[in-house]
Amino acid sequence: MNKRALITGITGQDGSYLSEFLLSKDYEIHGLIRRASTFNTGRIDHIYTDPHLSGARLFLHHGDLSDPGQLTDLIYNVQPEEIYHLGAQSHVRVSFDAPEYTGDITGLGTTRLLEAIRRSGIKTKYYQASSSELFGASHPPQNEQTPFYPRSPYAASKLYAYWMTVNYREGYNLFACNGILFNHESPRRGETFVTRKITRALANILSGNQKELYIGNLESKRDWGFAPEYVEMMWLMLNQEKPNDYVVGTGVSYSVKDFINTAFSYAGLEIEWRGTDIETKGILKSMDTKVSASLKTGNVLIVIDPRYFRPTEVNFLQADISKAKRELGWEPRIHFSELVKVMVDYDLKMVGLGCPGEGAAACKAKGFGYTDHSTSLYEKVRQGQ
Ligand code: NDP
Ligand code: GDR
Repeated sequence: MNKRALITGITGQDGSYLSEFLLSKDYEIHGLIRRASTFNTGRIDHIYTDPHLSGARLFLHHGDLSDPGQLTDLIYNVQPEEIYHLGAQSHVRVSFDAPEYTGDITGLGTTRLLEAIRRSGIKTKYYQASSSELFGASHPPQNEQTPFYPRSPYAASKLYAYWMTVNYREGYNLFACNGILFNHESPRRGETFVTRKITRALANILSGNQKELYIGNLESKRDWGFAPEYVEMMWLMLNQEKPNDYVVGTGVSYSVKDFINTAFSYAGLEIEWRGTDIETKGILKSMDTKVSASLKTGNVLIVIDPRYFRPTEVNFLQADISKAKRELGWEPRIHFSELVKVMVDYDLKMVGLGCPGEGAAACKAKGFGYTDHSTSLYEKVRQGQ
């Protein structure tokens, strides 16, 4: 019998990679999706098959984290052995504009799901998508003992969800784990998160479709990893003997400015930074020949727009992953510069430009196929490509 998993947030970055991973392990997957007037299944279309066909193993159910009755029905009907709760209003900057909505979906949505598990009376395991944003202003490196200090409505909502998960584990004996994941990115990353915003802008600048990249805080530091390997950790947490909470990251951090320099340099553009604070500008200092006919040295390519600043910023996140290494034997395989290359390669291809291809080569060398929206990463890995 196939194991059954329920995934909230299946249409998001992590939900799509997790689905591929679980399919490669022969799971039957049920995903909660929101009804939308436009298609929101672009990240999972390549793994979806008509449920009428024999052998279909991915099933989608309309619903919303704001609707407790529906969640209880769904859980009771599907009877999943594992539940991965990834659904959330996940954008930190947006949470300042929509604090109550974020609290409702990201915070209370978790309680609705936990209550649905309890009330339906099923035996299941539960994964909570907790975040390094819980640490907020606490000094790096951060581990499972570091005090939480949330700095946004998003982080405060995730803090509530974290503790509700611990409470259901301790109070109702639920096999529940918090994965405290640091930032993880991929070509499927939402387009308004900073990494993808940078790699898309770079591709658009090179193809002549965009002149400048408008950006916020250049100095904040993040521990950026590769999303496909982080979803493996979610599964590992639920498939150990006892439930526990784990920090997951790479242990190395870079600033937003580092990300820009690395991405642009990989594409053959060298940036020189001039000015300070909101007057800082990224100027094209030199470029490889043949990169772009429309670009000239001295062009201003990066400009600060304070609209992207946050009322309270998280300055420095860096994971201490000793516990995950020790107890789950986990180590990140894709490092920062490889991650940047994977994303730049993908976005260059998306605008019809050639790409150096070093990201794809690194993925292949380390056991990952190349990721795009039309092919299944884990199918490729299984086929040994
Ligand atoms: P995404 O923003 O890409 O995906 C969020 C998912 O939640 C989407 O499927 C979205 O649906 C769904 N969703 C949003 N609101 C609702 C709602 N009201 N009802 C049902 N579903 C809803 O996030 P990621 O994949 O990047 O992250 C997955 C989880 O992990 C999130 O909880 C995030 O907060 C957390 N996290 C992410 C990290 C990262 O670096 N990526 C790090 C640490 C934690 P739709 O497609 O319709 O919008
Ligand atoms: P984050 O990711 O807030 O860490 O949350 P994001 O990519 O949005 O920001 C990272 C850092 O970059 C700075 N920044 C900008 N951010 C955005 N989005 N746009 C900009 O133009 C810009 N300029 C600078 C930010 O200020 C910040 O310091 C992500 C989400 O996936 C959460 O759901 C998850 O919990 C955390 O990662 C871990």
